[in-house]
Amino acid sequence: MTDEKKGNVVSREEIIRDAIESMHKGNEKLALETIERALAEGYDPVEILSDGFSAGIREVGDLFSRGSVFLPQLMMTADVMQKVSARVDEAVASGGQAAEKKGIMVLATVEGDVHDIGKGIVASLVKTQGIEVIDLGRDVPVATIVEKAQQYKADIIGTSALLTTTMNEQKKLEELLKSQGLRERFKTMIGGAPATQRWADRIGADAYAEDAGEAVTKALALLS
Ligand code: B1M
Repeated sequence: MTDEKKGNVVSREEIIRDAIESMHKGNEKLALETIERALAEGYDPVEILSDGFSAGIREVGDLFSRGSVFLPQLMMTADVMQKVSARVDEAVASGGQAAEKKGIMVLATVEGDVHDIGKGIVASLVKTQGIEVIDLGRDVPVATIVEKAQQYKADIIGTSALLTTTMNEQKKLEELLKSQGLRERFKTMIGGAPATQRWADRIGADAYAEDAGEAVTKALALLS
């Protein structure tokens, strides 16, 4: 169905275009106005986050790696993205029905890594499906992750890594669980830009998810 037929005043393309532009410019006002317009028009905020804002911030990341954008601008864009994510989190939480509790996930960005925007999106979406999320934050050592998973009697341990240098922590987690005789006690799920299904298979993780939507599907499958 076209946006026109659905009666939307602002087209999805326009919203996506503005979302991407707001990330390129690190423009908080435009970003927040865009997400409010998307919500008012009834577009799925998670889809707009993924197809618009996330796509935009990745483009800024690519420009950064080519030297066309510098760290302060990347940080400014990341800050705006955090605010948009928080707004989407709020909208998703208020729109969801209280689902029956299906399990507990301990979630963290691994040690040495401060990238936590994607992890935050995973957390908000997984929560809507009745999975309690214990978000340990970012730059978390594997020993702490395992300790907290035991403390909270987690079913799933989820880790996010955005750097090729930190994804090895996901392997360390598997090794630590094995050495402590805990490997069968928890299901593990990995994600983050450099992670792949191949990496998951190689290190022995139970699941890999490419994005937040897939993280929900995989988490529910792990619990069933
Ligand atoms: Co950095 N950074 N960064 N950065 N940064 C990347 C990752 C990079 C690819 C950019 C680039 O050069 N093209 C590059 C890594 C290169 C590499 O390792 N090969 C990079 C670099 C180099 C760095 C620094 C080293 C830069 C420097 O200081 N010189 C530095 C490292 C700091 C550190 O961690 N020690 C750094 C710093 C930063 C900022 C602080 C400025 C900021 C982070 C702010 C924050 O997160 N609070 C930042 C940002 C914003 C990025 C990019 C541009 C965007 C990341 C992001 O938020 N994406 C990124 C470029 C890129 O990823 N292409 C980049 C949007 C988000 C929604 O997607 O995080 O992929 P993503 O999450 C997705 C999926 O991956 C998945 O679902 C999410 C939602 O759909 N997912 C999971 C994620 N976790 C999951 C867990 C799951 C399942 C799915 O299960 C548990």
